[in-house]
Amino acid sequence: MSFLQEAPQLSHPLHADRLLQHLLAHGLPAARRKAVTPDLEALADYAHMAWRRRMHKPAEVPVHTPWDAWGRRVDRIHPTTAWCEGAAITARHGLVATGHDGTIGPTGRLEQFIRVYLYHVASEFYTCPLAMTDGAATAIKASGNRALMERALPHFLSRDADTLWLSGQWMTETIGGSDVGHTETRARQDGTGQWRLYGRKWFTSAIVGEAAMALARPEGVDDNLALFYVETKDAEGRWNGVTIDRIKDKLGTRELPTAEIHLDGVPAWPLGELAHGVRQVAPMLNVTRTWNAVCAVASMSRCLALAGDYARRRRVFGKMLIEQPLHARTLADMQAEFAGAFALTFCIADLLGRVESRQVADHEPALLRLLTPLTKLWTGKLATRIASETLECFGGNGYIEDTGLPQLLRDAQVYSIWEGTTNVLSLDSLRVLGKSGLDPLRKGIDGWLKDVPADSPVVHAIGHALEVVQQRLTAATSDADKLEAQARGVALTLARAGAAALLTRNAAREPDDMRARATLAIFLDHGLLRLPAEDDIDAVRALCQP
Ligand code: MFK
Repeated sequence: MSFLQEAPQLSHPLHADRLLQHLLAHGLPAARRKAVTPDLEALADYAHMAWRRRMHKPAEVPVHTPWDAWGRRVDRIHPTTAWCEGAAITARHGLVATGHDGTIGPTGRLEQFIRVYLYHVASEFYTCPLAMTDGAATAIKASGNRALMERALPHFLSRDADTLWLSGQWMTETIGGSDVGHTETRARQDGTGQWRLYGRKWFTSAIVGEAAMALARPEGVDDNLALFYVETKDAEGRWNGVTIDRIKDKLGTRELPTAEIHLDGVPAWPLGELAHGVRQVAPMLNVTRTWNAVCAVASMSRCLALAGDYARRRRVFGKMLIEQPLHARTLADMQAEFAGAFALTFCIADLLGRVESRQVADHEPALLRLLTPLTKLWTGKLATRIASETLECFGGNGYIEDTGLPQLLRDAQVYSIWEGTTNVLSLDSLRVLGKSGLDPLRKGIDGWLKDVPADSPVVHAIGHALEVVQQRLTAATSDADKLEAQARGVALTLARAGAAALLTRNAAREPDDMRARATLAIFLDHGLLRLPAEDDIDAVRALCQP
């Protein structure tokens, strides 16, 4: 028998995750840590089991059955095994409910997103409808619509699988993915005054929910766009004015039944005024973008866990891979970037909880508003880079389907696309900077660096990055095109500056931890500035000519 390579093994997702252990130790008060630990243990055990199960059985995809044997339109979706378990796991661990549980206090969101981080990869993107359900609950609360709060929130926030409802997010149409302001779906009142929706939605990320939030144009109300709450099924559980045209054939997230649908009279209730739909949807977007970032770092964590384990099992050129300096450097480069992304992501999770429970300093709501798109866009891009490098760490085997590795790369590609592409979020960051400038971020960073000597090189590097961004913002105030062309560089630089400050704080908290110091050193070595050297918009345009 020729040589057989041992496959990589996944270590325990809670016990072996040093960054998560650091977060639990420093992010939660001791009493909360003690309260949540058994639940986190159980969820991590599930994730561990799901990985082993996945390695021993072929991948599944959901199946759409449009018609029954007798010719009735049924549009049944047969989900994968992990999806069949989703409602029970969600209810048991309060994956949505925890974030809205007023009895927990300001750490509720952090506790929720730690669970999401543990569950995400095992869930096979069941986290997508959970994100949208959380977003829907947040938007309904923000609307102050009491009837909808009483009707939908007990289901969205249920800790009982039998009463739990999921919500979809029906925004994207053929005319607009990013530019949802051009939505064509119409809302019309029937003879009883009930609003009903008519139109076509081109991406409904998970067509499984009992409810959905949909943008539509109310007829007879000038040229306005409004946000509606929709119930998708009738009392007998049949689709109510919804036809599933097909499940999308996607590059990744294949377990997730993303569908194209037609709406033909589905009942709907406006959240608030019959106008400013995009403004009403915004609270939802900021929550789902936080989910996106948490899920992106969860995917990175899985990549690094497998690549690191394999490097300790694989011997080449007479040494273990981990002992090969260049391979070790490659893993360390990935680990340092991941640690920065992890720190920034859980910083916004924590901030979200404190902003929602109004336990924040004055600058922190504006800080959260800026950091949310920055974190989403940076983690979205980084997830693909880390997944791609991970596959390379396995050589040819990383390219082979039944190792489970290619799926990591295919799935990672989604994070930079949905919930707003990198460029859309870069422009959103400019919108925020235009309103509140860099001051909230400066104050946030000052707070994270308060125990670090002001003359240390890292404080200087972060200060320099902010200064360069400020100069670019000031220089381009009279030239909107020039500023827009640099928006991605501005956003990435600010995200990296924030992450560097958090890594510095983390290293200062544990002065004997050599890993924390090494993480910071390597992250800084990758540089903070990501601004383009060339900000001449004419040159940019010239290069884009055929
Ligand atoms: C596993 C992880 C799970 C993740 C969830 C997975 C689900 C994925 C499903 C999807 O991908 S659904 C599709 C997601 N689509 C988007 O995210 C849309 C992307 N496009 C944008 O975000 C655009 O920037 C936007 C549609 C918001 C721009 O629209 P407009 O029509 O140009 O609106 P405008 O004038 O920029 O903004 C309207 C108002 O909203 C303004 O306020 P005012 O009316 O008071 O001036 C904005 O300030 C406000 N606004 C916009 N974005 C905001 C916001 N306010 C707060 N936060 C924001 N993010």
